[in-house]
Amino acid sequence: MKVSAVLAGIASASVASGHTIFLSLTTDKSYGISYGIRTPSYDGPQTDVNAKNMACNGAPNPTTPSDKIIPVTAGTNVSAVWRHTLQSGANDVMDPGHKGPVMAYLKKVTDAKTDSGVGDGWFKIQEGGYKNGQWATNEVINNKGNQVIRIPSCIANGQYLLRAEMVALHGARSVNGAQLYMECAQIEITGGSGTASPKTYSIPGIYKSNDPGLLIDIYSMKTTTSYVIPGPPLFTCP
Ligand SMILES: [Cu+2]
Repeated sequence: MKVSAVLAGIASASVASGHTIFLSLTTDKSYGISYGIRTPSYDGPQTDVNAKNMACNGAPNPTTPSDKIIPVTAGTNVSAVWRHTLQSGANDVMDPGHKGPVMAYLKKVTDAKTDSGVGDGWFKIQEGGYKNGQWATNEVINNKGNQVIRIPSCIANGQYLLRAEMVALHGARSVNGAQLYMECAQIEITGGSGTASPKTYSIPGIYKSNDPGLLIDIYSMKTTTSYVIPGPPLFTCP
């Protein structure tokens, strides 16, 4: 009884430190927690890649709307800041046992404050996978929770949703075992040349539950194993 109580304590402690939230955006300025971002109160993942809430999170992790829009300059870097909970510091980004790819997407919208994000219009602007035995999630953890994202210089100005995502593959040996974490920031891009029209994709739709990057036994991987980052190809300016 004592032993199982101790084991239960260990198990719940590791679960409790597990999940993560994209809770603030840094441009050339820092913004407060939840400023211009639809953050959930609970840090749990989405696991059904066909769910509407794959776009900008939502039930079972209900999100709070924001009436703010963050100005962003095309061609500059921003950082999506990740923390375990809305109260966590930079030393508590996500359990390092949560390993997987990191991605970011944009969707041009008419009204960033109200657009649900569900459906077509998304293109991928940043991705990291697995290189030399190192997962992109661990790079974000080691970078104090900062996911660095370059906003393309060639896209059109206007309001966008910026969807930042981390995926944890520790349970991904079974279908829907991958844990996907995402939030959407509401941004207004200026300074873009507008010379490119990225090919866009639907969320849900960008992932399949049997994608090789989502249905995978990461514990059988070697340092040299190549990993296929899920989702559409990365958009880059010509
Ligand atoms: Cu978790």
